[in-house]
Amino acid sequence: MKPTRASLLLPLVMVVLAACGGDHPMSTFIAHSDLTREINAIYSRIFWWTALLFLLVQGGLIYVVLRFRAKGTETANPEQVHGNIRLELTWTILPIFILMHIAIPTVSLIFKSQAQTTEENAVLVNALGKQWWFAFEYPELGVTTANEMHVPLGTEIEVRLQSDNVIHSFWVPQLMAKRDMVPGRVNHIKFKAEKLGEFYGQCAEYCGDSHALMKFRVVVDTPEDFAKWIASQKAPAETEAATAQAGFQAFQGAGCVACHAINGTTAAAVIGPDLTHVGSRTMIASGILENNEENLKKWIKDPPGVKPGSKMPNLNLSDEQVASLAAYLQTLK
Ligand code: HEC
Ligand SMILES: [Cu+2]
Repeated sequence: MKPTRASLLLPLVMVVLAACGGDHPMSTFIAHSDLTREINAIYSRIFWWTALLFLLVQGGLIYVVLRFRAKGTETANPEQVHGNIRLELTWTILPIFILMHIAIPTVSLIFKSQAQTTEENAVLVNALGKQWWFAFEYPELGVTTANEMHVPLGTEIEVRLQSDNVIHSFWVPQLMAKRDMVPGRVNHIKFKAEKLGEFYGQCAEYCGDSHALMKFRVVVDTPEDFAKWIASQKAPAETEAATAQAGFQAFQGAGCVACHAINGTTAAAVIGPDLTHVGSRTMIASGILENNEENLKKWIKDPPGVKPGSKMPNLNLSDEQVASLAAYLQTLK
């Protein structure tokens, strides 16, 4: 049997439909915060109104084309018309209403999403865009971390977006809109997460070599788990004294102290991510490598090999040095 033309479309339809289902971590159509829910509500309202308009305009067009087409029986030119006040007013005023219908909710949501928080228990986070990773500071809670931002469920979170280098854009599709991190100014974004779990984020403004590898995660915890996380991040890393000393010596010897901080030690530099609790993160190098001994070794051995242009240089360390550093960092839970 020869396939009909319609049946040839079947694979295409399947591919298109496959794109609609499933768990797509970077899909903006899946909303898990008050902010993304409101954005999607505006989006779908605009979509359905424009769909209706499309049908009306195309329907009118098709009707006119069919109804008034030349039939070959005309004896004279059709009546020539110049201007029609009523029609012209209609198609000027109607679009004004339509555009207002789009603009008012959009602009007011933009303002609402960047207003500073007024809620008592809100959590403030300073998010700093770096090349090519993110630092997160909780100024009121005394915690600094990197690439994994923990937030409590159902609580207002105000993120203050900053950069001291180039422009980045902070984007967690399921939790918040894209918003730029611009050197010299502070942008705000406010949201309440509505689902527990891990959400993917990504820098959305080209910022140099490893822009595409500049990822991060937002971990939504229950308020109890969040309090526990904060407490554990504030405490010094639980490392056995002997391991800690030998490990830190290796860390110092290899020059890592020039760029990294580990609370409770003399390392206090802020060029690279804070490593006080690096062992507690699920990923390293801004969400591109799972945090395990193998990957830590790979990273320390040759960062630019993992992440082109990395601001952490290849320090030409021996395999023994790399191994002891990776083992030490793993203990910093
Ligand atoms: C010249 C500054 C510099 C030096 C020296 C340096 N680092 Fe880094 N380090 C960085 C930067 C910048 C990053 C972030 C790179 C990125 O993700 O793009 C980083 C990232 C890391 C990470 C990943 C952290 C995370 O949570 O993603 C680890 C682990 C690390 N460095 C360990 C070390 C060790 C061990 C040494 C010493 C052998 C060292 N670094 C020396 C600048 C430095
Ligand atoms: Cu970027």
